[in-house]
Amino acid sequence: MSRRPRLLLTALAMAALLWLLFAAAERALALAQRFLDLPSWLQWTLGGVLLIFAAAGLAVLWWLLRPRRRRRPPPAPDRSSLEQRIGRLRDRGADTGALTAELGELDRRRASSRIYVALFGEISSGKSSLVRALAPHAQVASDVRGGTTRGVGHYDGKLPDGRTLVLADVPGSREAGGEAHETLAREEALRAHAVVYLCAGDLSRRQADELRWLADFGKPLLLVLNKSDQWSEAERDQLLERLRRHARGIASAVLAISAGGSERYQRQLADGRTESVERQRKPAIEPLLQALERLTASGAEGLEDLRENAVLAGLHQRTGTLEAQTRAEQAERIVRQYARRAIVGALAAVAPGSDLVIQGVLATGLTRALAELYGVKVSDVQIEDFVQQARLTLRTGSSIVLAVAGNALKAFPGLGTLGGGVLHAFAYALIFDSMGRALAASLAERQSLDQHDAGERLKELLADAGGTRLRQLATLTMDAVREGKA
Ligand SMILES: Nc1nc2c(ncn2[C@@H]2O[C@H](COP(=O)(O)OP(=O)(O)OP(=O)(O)O)[C@@H](O)[C@H]2O)c(=O)[nH]1
Ligand SMILES: [Mg+2]
Repeated sequence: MSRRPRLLLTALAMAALLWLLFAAAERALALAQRFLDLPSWLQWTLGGVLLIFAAAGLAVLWWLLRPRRRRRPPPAPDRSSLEQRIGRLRDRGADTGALTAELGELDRRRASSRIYVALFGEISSGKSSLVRALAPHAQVASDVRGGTTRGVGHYDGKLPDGRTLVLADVPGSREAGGEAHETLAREEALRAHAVVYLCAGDLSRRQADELRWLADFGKPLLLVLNKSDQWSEAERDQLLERLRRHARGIASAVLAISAGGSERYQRQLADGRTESVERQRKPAIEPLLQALERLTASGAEGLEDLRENAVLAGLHQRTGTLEAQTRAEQAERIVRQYARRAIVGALAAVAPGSDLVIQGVLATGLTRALAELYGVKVSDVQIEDFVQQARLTLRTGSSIVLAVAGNALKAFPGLGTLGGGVLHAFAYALIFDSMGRALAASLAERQSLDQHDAGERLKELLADAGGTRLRQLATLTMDAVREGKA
């Protein structure tokens, strides 16, 4: 649009705005006049209501705009309760080697009294190059290709004041398919007294989350912009400003460095040939050295409590995951066992209806066993109610179950050859498997016997004719039938 029409449009918009303002002011004055003419009791009532509304509005505004408090750090359990949990897991046959090793490493580092600093950041942010700058004699691999560092390496670095630090070089995060490496890096970061978080530009959302994750464990942090040789001074200051906003209340300092790294260039030789040469860039890491000196001024002892807390909090989470996994495996074994008993029960039923009695007893047993596994207290009445409700669901859904079972007979020809009663037995396998899985999932999530929730899950599972589950159940049925005949 050229200038004249734009000016005209602006003038029109201004006039409209002015007109609106006048109209609003006039309306406000009229309202005020009417308010003053009201009897005083009505003035007070109306005034009170308006005040309440204004206060509520302000409260909502405050709630929306209030400064966000830091998320609460994950709870760190005391060591002995953690050891007990790990012991119980070991008794249940879970592989607790990694958890025990972590506790061992916790003690080993405490006894060594050395300061550990982990260098953390996305792939190719320059972690290995920084290790090389801080520990010039270390043999560290670094490369333009992301994902150069695959494991955790420890190197001795020196601070200008003469103290030594153990630097941990870890694999970079955000590598496609690199979840295992990322876990390795995170666990090492929790083990360190402090973390240098390296980035090579403004933080992405993922990086900001990662930084916050570290801060939530109470890690002393430095947020460091590396490769600052790539930016002009103005750009670098602007980036630092943005990083400072991200790091407010999280990092102890935000600074820019140049870890160095290497660069390749082509050199023209006297005979006309060219050769590729690799040259080390000169590192500029003075601000980081000073910040590290300040951050670690209290020594290993001064930072040890925070470190132990972070390790124990991390272990608490890992133990929780293993507990859930172990329970889920046990639940699966229980469900399988009861599905098998249901198949045998269906085949053994002599009089019509006697199978229902057998299955009722089994359903009660399954519910009790799963509730016990998940540590949920249930009364006999609750169990009876649940079984009753499941029976109702089955009655209305029996056509679905039979249809699924009928299809399975066709899909797994082995089943059909086993003769009469197998359809019935397979249907029971499907019912018990669905009921057990529904209950286990509901108990794990709710920590109580929620009939409605378990019932809904049961309905979904009954209608789910997923291939692998049916195949497993078909095999279970065939094995049970063959063993029964043998
Ligand atoms: N321009 C510039 N490049 C750098 C600097 N530091 C490192 N690099 C380059 O960045 C690339 C990656 O460096 P690495 O040290 O391997 O990065 P890393 O974070 O260890 O990478 P991963 O181990 O793959 O996670 C290399 O090509 C380095 O030469 C720097 O200060 N300036
Ligand atoms: Mg590396």
